Amino acid sequence: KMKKAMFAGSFDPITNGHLDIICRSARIFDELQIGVLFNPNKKGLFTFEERVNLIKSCTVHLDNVKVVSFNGLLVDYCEENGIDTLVRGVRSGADVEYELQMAHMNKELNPNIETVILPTTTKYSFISSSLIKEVLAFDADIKNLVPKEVLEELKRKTNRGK
Ligand code: COD
Repeated sequence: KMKKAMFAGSFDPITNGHLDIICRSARIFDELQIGVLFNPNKKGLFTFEERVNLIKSCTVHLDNVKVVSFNGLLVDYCEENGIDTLVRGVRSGADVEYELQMAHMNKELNPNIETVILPTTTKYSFISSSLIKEVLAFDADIKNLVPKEVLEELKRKTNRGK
């Protein structure tokens, strides 16, 4: 049976930390879906379409990765699409606390779906979408922190960033 997994998030924008988790889980599972949360009430720096397109362009080389969107409960999307594993990444003890809470809630909502937590690669452990946006506002050099497609788009959008 084909083993399908889901890596879900807001990805505003996708960072090298996310991409690392994606590449590593694409080697573990037969198919990896990247689920972008569609939330029309929550405005990010990037529109929903921009976030999806950026993820697509930095994962073209991974042929078992598929970018999808969902709204509503993540476990419901998974159930409807034959996915029984959720992949999450953790950077720190604080992330573990939050991820455990989500894993338990998702297990309560659908006991057939398991959460697999991958530890970050050390060099990416401080990267978050929100800190990227914060330092970019001060024209910081973020080229080691995000994929090149994202860097170009960030520069275009904000006229900042090295
Ligand atoms: N290294 C490793 N992992 C990282 C890094 C890094 N540098 N940066 C981020 N990550 C991991 C995060 O820990 C997370 O696991 C994943 O990447 C995605 O991160 P984000 O921040 O883009 O997305 P989140 O965590 O805000 O996404 C939350 C969801 C959208 C998955 C969640 O809110 C959800 O499922 N919503 C739908 C409604 C639902 O089902 N709610 C019940 C949840 S219990």
